[in-house]
Amino acid sequence: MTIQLYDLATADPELRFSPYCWRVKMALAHKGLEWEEVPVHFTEKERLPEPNNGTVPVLVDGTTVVSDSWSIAAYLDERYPEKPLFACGQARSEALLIKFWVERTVQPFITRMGVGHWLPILHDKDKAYFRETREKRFGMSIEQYMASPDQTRDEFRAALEPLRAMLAEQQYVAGSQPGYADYIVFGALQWMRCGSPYAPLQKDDAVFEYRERLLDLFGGFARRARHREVLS
Ligand SMILES: N[C@@H](CCC(=O)N[C@@H](CS)C(=O)NCC(=O)O)C(=O)O
Repeated sequence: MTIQLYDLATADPELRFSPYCWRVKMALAHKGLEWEEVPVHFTEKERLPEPNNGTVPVLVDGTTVVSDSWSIAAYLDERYPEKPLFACGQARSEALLIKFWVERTVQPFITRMGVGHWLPILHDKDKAYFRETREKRFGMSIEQYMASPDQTRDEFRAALEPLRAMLAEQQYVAGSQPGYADYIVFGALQWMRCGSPYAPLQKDDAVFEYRERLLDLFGGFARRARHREVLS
């Protein structure tokens, strides 16, 4: 039975921008597994298979249901040990730092640059929910939150410096070949690329070139995915 991936839907059936779902899509492609996507809107949580924690991704593999992208990666390595996402237990522990760096440092900049662009691409039934939950989280309106995009872009580029320095030494976070830590970083970059026309990375940036390499993996399926980024 084909694996099902519950993914975040937008108003456009082809446009998917959830960073956590992108992590899992790259992980599935890395393993050479096939999957079918089930798009679910923010306000359709009752459609998610149980057990879930109210978020996507949720993966269904036969009778097994796994939610949370980190747990899904661990499940995939256990159930399908070939082509590991983590080279060993130590690599998995170290990838936790990448996960929290991306979630706590990198993604907040992306939210500040992109959130106002995501709102209009959601289905009408999700818009009020999205605005309300995000504004509660930010403690201000979406418009106030993204009031200084150029400053945020500069801070975002500066925050990527550790990644840039690492890329001077090696091709991927996982070494000479990509691993799950790379898909965590990629999920964030693809979130911006798919959800917003704003292009904060310069083409001569090593991080841009790194993203290009990741976009080319697995037959370039992530590059072909519908996106909104406009490169000058
Ligand atoms: N820790 C979770 C986070 C997943 C998450 O936050 N997903 C977002 C979509 S990108 C979501 O489903 N949000 C539901 C909501 O805001 O109601 C994971 O890694 O899977």
